[in-house]
Amino acid sequence: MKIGIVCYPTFGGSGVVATELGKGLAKNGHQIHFITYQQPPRLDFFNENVFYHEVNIPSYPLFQYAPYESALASEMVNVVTNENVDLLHVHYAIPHASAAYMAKMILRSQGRYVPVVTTLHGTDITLVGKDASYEPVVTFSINESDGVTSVSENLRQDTYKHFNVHRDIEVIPNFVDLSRFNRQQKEHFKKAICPNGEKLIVHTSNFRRVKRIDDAVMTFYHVQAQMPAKLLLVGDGPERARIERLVRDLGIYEQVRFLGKLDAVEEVLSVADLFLMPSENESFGLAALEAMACEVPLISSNAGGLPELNVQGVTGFMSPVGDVDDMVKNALYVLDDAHLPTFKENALTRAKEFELSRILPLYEAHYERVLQEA
Ligand code: GMT
Repeated sequence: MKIGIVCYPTFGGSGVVATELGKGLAKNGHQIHFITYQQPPRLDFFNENVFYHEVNIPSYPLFQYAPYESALASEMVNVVTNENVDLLHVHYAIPHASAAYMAKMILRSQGRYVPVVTTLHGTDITLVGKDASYEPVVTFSINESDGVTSVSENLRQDTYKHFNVHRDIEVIPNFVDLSRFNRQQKEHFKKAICPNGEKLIVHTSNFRRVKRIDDAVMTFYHVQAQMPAKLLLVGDGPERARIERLVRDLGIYEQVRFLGKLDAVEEVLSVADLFLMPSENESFGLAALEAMACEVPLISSNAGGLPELNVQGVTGFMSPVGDVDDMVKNALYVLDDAHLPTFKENALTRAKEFELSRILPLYEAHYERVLQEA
């Protein structure tokens, strides 16, 4: 198949799922055309089946807001026409699904039919999409997609709850490439960060409010008071300055490191003992899955789709959103040397259920169904 993939070029979340999916499909012999406004960070390898098309957004003094959606739709039309693309797969509904609808209509007026698959990732439904400013466009473009997938059952239910959507939505969970995400020997790195054998706790995110990083910091604060530990915070975003202040105010700045956006996050995960994801909402929790693949147990909230990933008492524990006391109790239990090896092993066993090679055929089958119905 020749597939056009549209996504945000982000370090995590939907951008990573889209890029890793495209890479996997290319290795399986499909021809993949990425259409984004910037090279996605994970598009870091050469494959004869991978092509990259940058969306050009010309500026003009009239535009207070550059019309990205129009530029994107035009690029989709160009790529489908010039490269003979069979299907467009757009990740994150806003504004990709409506731009794809526009491209589909333009192509149809030229006598060409290209079906559109939309994958819902989370905040496009739970946070941004249901805002009245976007809701009618989101509802319309989901209903007009030829195939719709969501990354968890919880997100599927949320979509039906918040939008007047009547299309079938297939749940295809996030996945992980175990050939990249596995526990590597990085003992020198661990020694440098934890010279006295401290336990290493990690949180990675885009530092948005929805991640509740305060809860991660407060959990760490209470854990380190009872057990020698260090905290690595990976990623960056709007909450960074506030969280840094909190860490200083708590007097734990020496035990906490802010690493910023890392390309090789698997190297950090390889030396971690525990991953924290206390999110307010989380449709799946890809960052947690990547940690689990590196044998890192998970202390998370029970929000959104997290119960579809984290198995209570097996791969870690879940607590109600904001229940820091419970997270502290659970973290201390998991980090206890008598329990930690079992939790690590269980985390990997669970991650294997979401290995790329298991999930990729679900997308291929979805595309084939959509193309047959076209
Ligand atoms: O985590 C984020 O805020 C980024 C966001 C995105 O859209 O890129 O991630 C969402 O999609 C990921 C991939 O499907 C999911 O694993 C994340 O759980 C989801 N984030 C939220 O629902 C907050």
